[in-house]
Amino acid sequence: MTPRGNSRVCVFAVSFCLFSGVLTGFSSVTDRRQTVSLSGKWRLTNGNGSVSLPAEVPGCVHSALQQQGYIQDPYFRFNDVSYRWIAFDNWTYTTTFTASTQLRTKQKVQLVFDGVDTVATIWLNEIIVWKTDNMFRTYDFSVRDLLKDGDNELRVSFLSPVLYASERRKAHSAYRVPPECPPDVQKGECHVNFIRKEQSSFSWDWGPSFPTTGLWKDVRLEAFDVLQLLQVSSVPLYNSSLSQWRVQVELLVDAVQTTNGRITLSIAELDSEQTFQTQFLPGKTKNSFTLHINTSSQVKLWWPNGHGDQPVYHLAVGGFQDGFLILNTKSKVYFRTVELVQEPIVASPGLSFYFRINGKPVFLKGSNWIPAHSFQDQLTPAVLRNLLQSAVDASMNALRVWGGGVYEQDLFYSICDEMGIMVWQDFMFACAMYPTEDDFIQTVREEVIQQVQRLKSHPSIIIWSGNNENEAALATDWFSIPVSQRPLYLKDYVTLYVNNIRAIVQEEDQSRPFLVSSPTNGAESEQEGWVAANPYDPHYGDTHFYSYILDCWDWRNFPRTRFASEYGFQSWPSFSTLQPVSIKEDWSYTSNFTSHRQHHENGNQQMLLQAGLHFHLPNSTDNLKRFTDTLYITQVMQAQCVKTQTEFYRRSQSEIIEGKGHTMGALYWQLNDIWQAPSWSSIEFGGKWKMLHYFAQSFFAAVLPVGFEDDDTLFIYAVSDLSRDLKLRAVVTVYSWTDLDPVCTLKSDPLPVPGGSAAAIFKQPVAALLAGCGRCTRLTCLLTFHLEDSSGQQGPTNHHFLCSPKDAQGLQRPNITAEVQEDKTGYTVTLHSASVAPFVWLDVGNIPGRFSSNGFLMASRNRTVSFTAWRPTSVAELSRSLTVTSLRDVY
Ligand code: BMA
Repeated sequence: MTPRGNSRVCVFAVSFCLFSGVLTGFSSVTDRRQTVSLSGKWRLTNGNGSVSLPAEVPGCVHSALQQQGYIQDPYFRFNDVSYRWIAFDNWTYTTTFTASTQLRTKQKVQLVFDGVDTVATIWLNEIIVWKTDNMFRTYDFSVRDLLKDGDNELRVSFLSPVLYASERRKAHSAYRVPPECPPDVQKGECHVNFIRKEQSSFSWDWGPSFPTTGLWKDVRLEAFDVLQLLQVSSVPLYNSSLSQWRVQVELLVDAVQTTNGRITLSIAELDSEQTFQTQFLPGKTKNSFTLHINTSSQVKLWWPNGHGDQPVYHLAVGGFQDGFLILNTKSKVYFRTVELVQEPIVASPGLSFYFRINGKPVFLKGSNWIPAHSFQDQLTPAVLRNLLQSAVDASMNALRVWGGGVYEQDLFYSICDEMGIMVWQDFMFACAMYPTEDDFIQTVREEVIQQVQRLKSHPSIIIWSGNNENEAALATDWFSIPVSQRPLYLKDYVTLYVNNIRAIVQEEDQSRPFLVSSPTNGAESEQEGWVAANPYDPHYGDTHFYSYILDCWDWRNFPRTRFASEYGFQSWPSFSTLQPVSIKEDWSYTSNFTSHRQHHENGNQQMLLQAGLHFHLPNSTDNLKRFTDTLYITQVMQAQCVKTQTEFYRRSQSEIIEGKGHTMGALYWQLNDIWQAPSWSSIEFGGKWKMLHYFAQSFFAAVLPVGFEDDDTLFIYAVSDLSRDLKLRAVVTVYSWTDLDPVCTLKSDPLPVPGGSAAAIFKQPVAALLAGCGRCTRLTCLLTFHLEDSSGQQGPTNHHFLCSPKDAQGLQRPNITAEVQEDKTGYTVTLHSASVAPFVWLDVGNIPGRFSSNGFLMASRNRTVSFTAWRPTSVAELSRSLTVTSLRDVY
């Protein structure tokens, strides 16, 4: 097999075809290419033939069984366990099709599978054409001579992924490749590291075990006489000494025979065009060309969200032979540079770790992305877009595509390009050791080549990373590997990620950095033989940090790292998300269902423990209310914890304290969910924002005031991601818990806050502050604060509690009333409160949409928020569904 693109065929028959992703069009004139889609309805049967049903391609067995009524919603209650049998069976997909004479008389006919999940034998007219073993690859075969008149039968017979993984484990008898199985609490399958498949499909600590089987992407025939363009990639490179851009264009071409031709590359908007004489050799070849951009043209740069626009250019590629057009395609080009800066820092041991985009240091703000559905065929473009829009709407500029899921579909990266979301792209290896037998390495090599070629034109991808946590797993001995055997595992590690994956990426893509793992010490890990003694060292690289027991309100508990690529806390999704997959008896925090959906050991207890540090836990005698109040309190805890930690990272960007600091990234774990269950996500399955996501809107704001205490002194930092300098003062307002009228207000002197920095602008011992304010103690008062300059408030208003709310004196039930109204801009909810109310939470149940803000501290009598509905609704329906909860309402 040679590499192929992931072009999606959309128009059948002759000579024109649209591609998704960066590649936007193809047509040939002399070589009248024919494409026949084989996607659509196939027949699906199980191993012994007792189950036979129609099945959609692209799709999977679970989706087909559900669509045909053989099974219920796999996400309902305990169905993940009830439907475990599906992944133990072998399944066969069959279709018949006709191949016209015209098609069969083409010089070459290719059978193309864009994605096969996973281990299968492919038969065409009873002849085996190939065996597959990797869901992350595309496969294609020359089949012209196997096609016949009349009906042709195509059959794909899949082995059970679970049994295959276990067989491979048995065959690998020399030494174990841990972990053998996931923890029991995950109710998953074993040995997923032996199969090149979405690693979390055998279960994860936030997800169910649904080891899918099926043709998860399109299938088609492609026929041509001269040549076929398989993939175009275009990667802009900048020569800073010449101040000149060039675009490296690669054409992956399948030619029937040696073909001489002329290739013209042009970007009209930049007045740049070049023509090349070329020769396409027979078979599949990669042909590279360089288009130099006219130096007199003004190239507009692609910027991350919040730093500028994402201007797009269009590259046209024309190929001619003897004056006839033989290929013609367009692709999108965005110009930007990326550097990962690892260099010594004054007053700090170790190295910096930050990204420079177009020469400008950029603080990465965002989260981690996991697969948005167990059954990828059910993930719609609208859901994908809505999730990415939610990221941008919370001022995020980066997402990490985590290595235990899938390389996302083209649309994901195209949207990230358009929205300015930087992508940290892992290769799909996570939390495990991996085998290095020849066939395993070979299939991984092919996977890596194909994925890098498919994705490298996207400016959104700013870094490749070899795996998730496997350096840390080895270094800190997650799997109790005997010391004597360590060299063996180290060798396997270097073989897979360094000698193969890294080598391929460096060959295929010189335009962005590569890291071997995350977390890693980067350059320092390399020095230490690729596995550092402590990959979590805050003086180097990125870190992942989790603690559920330490008090998350105390910033001293967080590592002052260079770059926080994972950290987080769990919460439960809202009742409206759980309700469709549960029944009445499930609706308690101690039900079987509640413990079944929790895949992280002691997760449910940890949430209450952490929440209990600062809040009274719900104690209603009404069981349902106690359950929904508990869901609420877990969200309050999560939002407040991740806020504290993120604000700590953002304010640590400009200083070095005790040798640590210059933090330049905060990507919390995790953005989205795969099903309706407790997890670290800020967005629930279905798209509803948790309180954390509303908090992210503020804590990721371009200009942010951060308040914290050190040694009983209150500090306020101004954090700014802007390019321009500001002159800001802090305005601190002290409230008593009992009263909506402020007790007093303090203003600091304006101080300069340079663009892209964090600066201390307010400092006062808490005792002095309260004394100056009269009738206040830590227990009776709280603070709000904001930043302002001569033109008014800059950034959101923030708050600081002087004690745990559970100890607050005078916090009362606020008896908030709410009125829903409709005006020409949409729906609004006007709230009226009788007293100070922390964590005010508006919920309209299963009416999809979102509020302009939510989960806020209400320190005013009235407040109006808007609601954007994602389907038609009415004032009456919203009023009926609306509930308002605040902290004092749950105990
Ligand atoms: C990190 C991630 C995931 C996991 C998360 C929460 O280790 O890489 O593997 O889901 O923590 O435990």
